[in-house]
Amino acid sequence: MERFELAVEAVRRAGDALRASRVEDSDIQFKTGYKDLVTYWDRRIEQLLREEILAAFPDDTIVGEEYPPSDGSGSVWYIDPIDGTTNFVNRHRDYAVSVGCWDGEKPVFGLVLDVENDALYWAKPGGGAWRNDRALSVSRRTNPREMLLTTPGVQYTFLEGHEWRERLVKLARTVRGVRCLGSVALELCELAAGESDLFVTLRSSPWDHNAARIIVAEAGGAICTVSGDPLPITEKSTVLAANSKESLSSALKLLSP
Ligand code: 2AM
Ligand code: CA
Repeated sequence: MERFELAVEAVRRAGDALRASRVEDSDIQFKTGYKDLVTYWDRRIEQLLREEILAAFPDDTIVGEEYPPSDGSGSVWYIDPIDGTTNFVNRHRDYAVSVGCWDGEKPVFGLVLDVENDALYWAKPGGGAWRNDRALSVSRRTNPREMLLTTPGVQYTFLEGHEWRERLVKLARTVRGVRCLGSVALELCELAAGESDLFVTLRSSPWDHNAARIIVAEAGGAICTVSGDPLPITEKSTVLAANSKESLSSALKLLSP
């Protein structure tokens, strides 16, 4: 089986397991604090995905959120077993399994499973972006005043005293509306589907965005850091995404001091 087919099957099975799981059996623990959670299911799903991938492709590398990276020389798999753990713990609908496969700086495919809707977002370079069997494309809005902005963490984005706070508030005041799902991967997929127009976060990890960024690009969107630099593949980063390069430039202007 090819990597993509294996990944689709493994991610679908992970979704089945998560929908059947009981939050009461989740062993909820704090990572960096009470707003940053990990559960039995985050670890279990990552283990299952790692085992399946490495059994078929033992030379590949796995970079997942919950375990140290494996050593390998083949393709690199960026895995977030649950993106939106707080939503999962609340049985709130928006959490995802995210699997992005890369050959160095070259994207191979991205898969993001919206678990509660059992909807699979996927993309391969040059093959378009898809939600199950429906082709996706970004919105056509060009005026920031008509745009819907999403950000996964309202508290971190707007309420904490970091250097970007005022600039992000300026962006939020300019757009038509702001929404917060609580999952980097799903919010990027919403942008790819044309359901929002802009996305911003000040903290994202390779396993959060390296699958969905392929989907955004294939749907016609554009992505970078909040400073306008190329989004790194192997490091944690801020993320700004938009429905076009032009909208990205407009958002960067609004974020400038
Ligand atoms: P997670 O659910 O995998 O932790 C909202 O919290 C979004 O930001 C989620 O996609 C979450 O991923 C992500 N995120 C990234 N860094 C985070 C951090 N340090 N604490 C909490 N959420 C973080
Ligand atoms: Ca996670």
